[in-house]
Amino acid sequence: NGKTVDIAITTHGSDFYWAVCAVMTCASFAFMGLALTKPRQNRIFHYITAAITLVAAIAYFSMASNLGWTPIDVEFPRSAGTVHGRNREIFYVRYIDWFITTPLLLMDLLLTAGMPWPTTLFVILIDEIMIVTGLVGALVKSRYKWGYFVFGCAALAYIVFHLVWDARKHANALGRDVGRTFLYCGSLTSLLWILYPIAWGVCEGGNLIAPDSEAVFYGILDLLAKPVFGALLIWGHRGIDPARLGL
Ligand code: RET
Repeated sequence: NGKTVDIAITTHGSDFYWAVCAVMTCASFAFMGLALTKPRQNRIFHYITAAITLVAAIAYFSMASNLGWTPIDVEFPRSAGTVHGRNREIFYVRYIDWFITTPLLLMDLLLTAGMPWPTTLFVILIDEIMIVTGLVGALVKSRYKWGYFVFGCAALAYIVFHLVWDARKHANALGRDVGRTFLYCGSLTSLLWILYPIAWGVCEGGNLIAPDSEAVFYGILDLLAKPVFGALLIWGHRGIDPARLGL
């Protein structure tokens, strides 16, 4: 795209992004195909989950093509372990993906738990704050970036608290099968989501690991948080009538 940058992905990072793009694309077709095996009123989780992997496929297409980034000045030289250079490639396209997909992931979970819609709305608004603080923090050069990071972490703490406490209790009250599905998908989500700020801290935040390693770190997290999560969720819903969840 004509911009020059000191610290960028190489063909290794690009190849990895293409691989993740391929998995996201296949998963989208699989979830849409599975939707066709169900009556229309039983497809809500297929639709949401397929949209999640489809958006991710496009984000990964962008990153594999070395698009959707901007160079950000980094402070150097600093401690041992810091990747040196004047500026680093920051993929803002990740945050566009997350702005769309993390609310959909929360919809998957909170609809499963049958939460009242005002609660779901508020958790999603807090989630949007988390993503935007992460984006702004990534684009800031100075130490102030860590201020945005702290706001984002507070938002994440609120979301995880909701999942492991309120929503879990709500899901259990709807029956054993709903409770079990929520336990698996909610636990996977709570665990994985806590690893994202760690990845941010060593990539966009601290510039401690190279963009190729960033590709692998976020790539594996996204594969677990989207296609693996989605398969688990859709499998869990196989015997659950959406009408029982108020859908
Ligand atoms: C940021 C930085 C600011 C602090 C926190 C973050 C958390 C991000 C999360 C992202 C989840 C993304 C998913 C993508 C889909 O696969 C924005 C990195 C707390 C939790 C699940």
